[in-house]
Amino acid sequence: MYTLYNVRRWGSMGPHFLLEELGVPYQSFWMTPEQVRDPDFRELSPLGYIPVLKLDDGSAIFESAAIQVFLATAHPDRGLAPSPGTPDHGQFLAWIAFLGANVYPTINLAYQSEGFADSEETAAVVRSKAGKHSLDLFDIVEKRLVREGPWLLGEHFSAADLYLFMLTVWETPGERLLHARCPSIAALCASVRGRPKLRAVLEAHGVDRPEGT
Ligand SMILES: N[C@@H](CCC(=O)N[C@@H](CS)C(=O)NCC(=O)O)C(=O)O
Repeated sequence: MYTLYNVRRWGSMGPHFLLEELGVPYQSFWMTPEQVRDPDFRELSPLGYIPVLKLDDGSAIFESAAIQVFLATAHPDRGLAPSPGTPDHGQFLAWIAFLGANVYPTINLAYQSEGFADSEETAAVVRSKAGKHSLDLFDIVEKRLVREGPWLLGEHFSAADLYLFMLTVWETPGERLLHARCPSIAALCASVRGRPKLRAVLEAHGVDRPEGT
């Protein structure tokens, strides 16, 4: 059985949504931010980050993009990742890597701007610039969806869409602003929120509705 190290609304949401969609046995190990920041947690996750997925053999997978690809590929019968080696699988990897390597750290920068600045004034500049850059990155995703949508892989819903959805709920300066700017992303998010298998897990993370609605 998989064990997901989980914090409400944090980076474990994507893998948590995926485990529910896959319908495979797993347990959720809910943690507080204080437990995550305990130095012992770095035995599992080198930077002390959520998420971590522990396997039956005791090994731990860290990095959200790696967990998303691992889980979807480990259960090919569930159809949430294209077959390895196909052009679609290439696109699947490319978009998950794009989101994990660009969008996620930019959002983190906006949230943690104090750690990248030496005064409140410069932190505000970092926050504002990171927020603007994240919107530019979401514009690239929007363009993909307009051309190839409704999902990142066209007609094929996949683990990449769940990963994208997780990132949109954190968007700063706001999810509603993002939806107004990027209607195809808004439509994708509404479709994810409408998936029956996800109802309970969306509620557990408090993201079953767009912020402020
Ligand atoms: N590159 C990592 C980033 C994960 C990350 O930033 N996780 C945040 C929560 S969203 C975290 O655990 N922060 C630790 C803390 O705030 O102490 C991944 O994709 O898994």
